Amino acid sequence: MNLRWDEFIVTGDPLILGAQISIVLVSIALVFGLTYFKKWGWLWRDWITSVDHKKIGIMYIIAALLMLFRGGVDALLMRIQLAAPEMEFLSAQHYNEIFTTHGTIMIIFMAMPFLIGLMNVVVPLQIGARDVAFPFLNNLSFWTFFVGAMLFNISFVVGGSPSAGWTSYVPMAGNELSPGPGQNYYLLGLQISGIGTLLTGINFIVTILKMRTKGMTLFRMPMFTWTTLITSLIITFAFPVLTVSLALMTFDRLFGTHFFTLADGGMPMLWANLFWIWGHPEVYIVILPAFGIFSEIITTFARKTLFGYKAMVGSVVIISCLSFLVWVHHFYTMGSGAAVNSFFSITTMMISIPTGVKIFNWLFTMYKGRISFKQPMLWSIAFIPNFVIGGVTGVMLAMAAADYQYHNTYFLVSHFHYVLIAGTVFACFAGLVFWYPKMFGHKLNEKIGQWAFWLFMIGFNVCFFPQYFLGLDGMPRRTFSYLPEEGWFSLNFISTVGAFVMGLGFLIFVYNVYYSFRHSARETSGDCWGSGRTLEWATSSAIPPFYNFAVLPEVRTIDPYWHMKEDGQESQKEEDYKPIHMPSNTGLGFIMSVFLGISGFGLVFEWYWIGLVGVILTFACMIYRSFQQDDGYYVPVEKIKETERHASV
Ligand code: HEM
Ligand SMILES: [Cu+2]
Repeated sequence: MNLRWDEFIVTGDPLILGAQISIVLVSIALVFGLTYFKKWGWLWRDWITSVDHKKIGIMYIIAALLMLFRGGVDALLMRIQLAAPEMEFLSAQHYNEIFTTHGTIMIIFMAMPFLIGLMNVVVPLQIGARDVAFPFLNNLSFWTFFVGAMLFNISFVVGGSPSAGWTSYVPMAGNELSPGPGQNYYLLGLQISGIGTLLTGINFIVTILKMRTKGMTLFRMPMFTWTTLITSLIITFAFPVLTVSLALMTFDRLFGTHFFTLADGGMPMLWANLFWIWGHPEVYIVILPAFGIFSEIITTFARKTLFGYKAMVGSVVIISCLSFLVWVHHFYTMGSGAAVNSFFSITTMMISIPTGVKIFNWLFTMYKGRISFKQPMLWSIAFIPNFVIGGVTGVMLAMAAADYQYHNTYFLVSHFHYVLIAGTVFACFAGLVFWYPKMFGHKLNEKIGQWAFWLFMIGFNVCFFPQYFLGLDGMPRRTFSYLPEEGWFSLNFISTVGAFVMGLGFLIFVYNVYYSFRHSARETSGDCWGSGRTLEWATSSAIPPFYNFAVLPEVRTIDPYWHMKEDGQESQKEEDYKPIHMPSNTGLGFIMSVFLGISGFGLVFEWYWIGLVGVILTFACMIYRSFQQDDGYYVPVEKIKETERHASV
């Protein structure tokens, strides 16, 4: 690719110029701040090189919140453009770029990392482990995800953004219709971060199967741990499909192969199939952990055991299997024929059965419970009706014959935002508020948090409910403008107002982080909500010590901590302390990911020698790591005593 210098940096758009200036200013401020307050060493030792699952989880969540902000700004720009007919706020090309980056960022770089962050913070604690099975791998996973995300994100200032939709259908995404580096950014950004996701999947499978504390049998595991296990299995089966598909499209674009091209024997539909063979399981990757989070919160705030625990586990397993058998419902209209469409119609509708079971179980869990309506519970209760609206319209879309009417209209846009926002985003917020004291030692302010909740929830409905009717009226998805005659103005305008109300809700949520940091009371016990049921609440202090438990707890029942409290056997004796084996920090994960990122950047611009050097350096790191002798270290008993005494004041 021979780019001139002025093509390399994206120019000519005031919005992008503003973004470029702010990026430069924020970077300078960060470097200056870190130097001035002498925080570089702290950043490197305590965070970048950390293998502690809790810290890695926090880094995932911070990154996801940043991505939610970026994806949200994209969303608002689109909603401004659509607020009235014939708006000239964004050009057609710019609109295409924005819905592409919005969709990709929200799914890959926001929803999934947010949930993986919560899994990281919570799951090892819930199963009574000191860390995940492979702590170094965990650090590497985070950094490959982060570098992949950053590579994707710089596309809008360096080189140009992809514009073929988050689904990257060919021929749109091919060289003829998408020349330039944009689509390469998509391919390499997703490829690099995908490595991290796959490693996380493997890590959690091994962690949950092998690292559970004594007595924690599979059917005593908390629901969030169960959904993490199943999600990790889906990741491990689905992500290799994405890896291969991305690689094949990269070959098509960079080396002139013909896997998916229109001409010379390629098969564009093959991409659609492969994409959704990964893509549909992907949507369950972002919804099953959400189900787990709601289960934990509902039981805690209704003060009851989960109704139908085994049925809940069974439903998750069934959903995960079905999630691999429905992918064709994304392109019924491609003309597979009645038999094929009917098969996928039926499998899709079957998913609603185990999902319905779960909905009823949550309702029965709350039935006759003494419910406390704190922030996490509000998000969880709001989830149920809103998610049902998304689910029911999903069944409508599942009917192949009817889908010829709904396909690629705003009906679909509304449907998937109902499931992704009321399901995934509500769960991320609920989980963050719920486990916030575990991460930072204080709660988020209740009053401000409730304002954020109501604004976000109402704004969400105002934004997306009208879109069902726009869709039924024929407004196509991915359209950058419409005519006054079409009569879509008022509903679109209402929708845009709703989007801004949501945006305000999000800002208040973030403000609450700052406010609570300054003003919230510090938690003094590990059981921050007073009604914790699972082991993460059994730690000696709100923020668990780096080794989690001085003595690993022993489990006899489901909801173990609840029963420990009932039997009055909470405290641990100092005589039982033994030296604890912990892994040591390492900078190698970060360094390796940076090399991968350099390689990816080179390939985006078809500078092959940079691509090659990056890959070689990455392999060199792997070889170095294989010969490194580092078995971690032991925390002596004295140090444990000191930490525990310090923790329990
Ligand atoms: C914060 C509120 C949000 C608003 C106002 C919003 C708005 C929009 C708009 C206007 C579009 C473009 C529709 C079109 O032209 O076809 C869109 C597409 C999309 N959104 Fe959102 N969105 C929001 C949040 C989310 C979240 C949280 C997710 C995922 C977790 C998400 C996932 C997607 C996807 C996958 C697409 C499709 C992109 C494509 O067509 O390639 N959105 N959204
Ligand atoms: Cu699907």
